[in-house]
Amino acid sequence: MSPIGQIVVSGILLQATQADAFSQIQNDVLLSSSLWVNIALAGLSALLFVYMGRGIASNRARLIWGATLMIPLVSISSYLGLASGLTASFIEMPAGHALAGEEVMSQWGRYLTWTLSTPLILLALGLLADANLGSLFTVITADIGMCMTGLAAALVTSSYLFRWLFYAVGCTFFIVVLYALVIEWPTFAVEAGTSDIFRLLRTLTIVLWLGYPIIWAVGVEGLALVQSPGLTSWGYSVLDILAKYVFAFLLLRRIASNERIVSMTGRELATESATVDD
Ligand code: RET
Repeated sequence: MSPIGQIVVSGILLQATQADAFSQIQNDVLLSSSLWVNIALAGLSALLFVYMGRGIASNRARLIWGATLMIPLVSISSYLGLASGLTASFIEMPAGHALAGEEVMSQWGRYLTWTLSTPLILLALGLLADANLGSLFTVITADIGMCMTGLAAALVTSSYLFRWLFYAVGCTFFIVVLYALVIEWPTFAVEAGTSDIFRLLRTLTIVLWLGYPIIWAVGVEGLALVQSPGLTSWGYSVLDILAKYVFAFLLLRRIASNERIVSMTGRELATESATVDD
């Protein structure tokens, strides 16, 4: 087939699956409500966060606010992609999978947009803890790797084994992120004087983030123990509500009321307390 012919065929296929995905999502109340609830909450959160950040002036606190404000905006784009059928497709499962030969709906756009939203969450947390640049870079890169390998795991149709190999690589990247959150960043946060709020947000993040690979594994893309796309979609949506909007709200509330501490680096704080001690 000529390249033009190929483009036409791929274009038609893309349109056909997009329209199919769109009508399946629209006709499934459980599935579509899981998306629209998030779009509404993301919109409200964005407005609220703009309002909450109106008085923040210092550089570091503004950077944290900027990162936090982008979280619901990325979310709206992500969920609009899913609701329109643009970033959800039917994927034929390879031999070895519980639903081998059948087409299952993959909301692959989630993994794609997590590559934008999760670095923002980690950037906000890292800035709060005053983590050094090297650590921030490593953690955010590993996090992007985790989301991209999750996307690959969802989209591989040639081999069941390769789906799980990508998943395993994703888990390895995730361990790098968890290591920083559990071991490295808490010590930075103590020096930065933000330990209490950091610990709360860090625990919230660890507990909620562990839910995502579990949903992936039990959903249709993994072991297919849960086969309803509406249920898995609600699972991700509930985690998103807590890991993004509630997380961002708690963070911004603390920054707005405690800007002086957040705006200082650990070194400045140490100098200040030494001056007070003298
Ligand atoms: C995947 C599959 C590969 C292995 C692992 C995963 C972890 C995903 C996580 C996602 C967090 C998403 C958030 C989104 C907010 O917008 C990609 C499911 C470990 C932890 C917080």
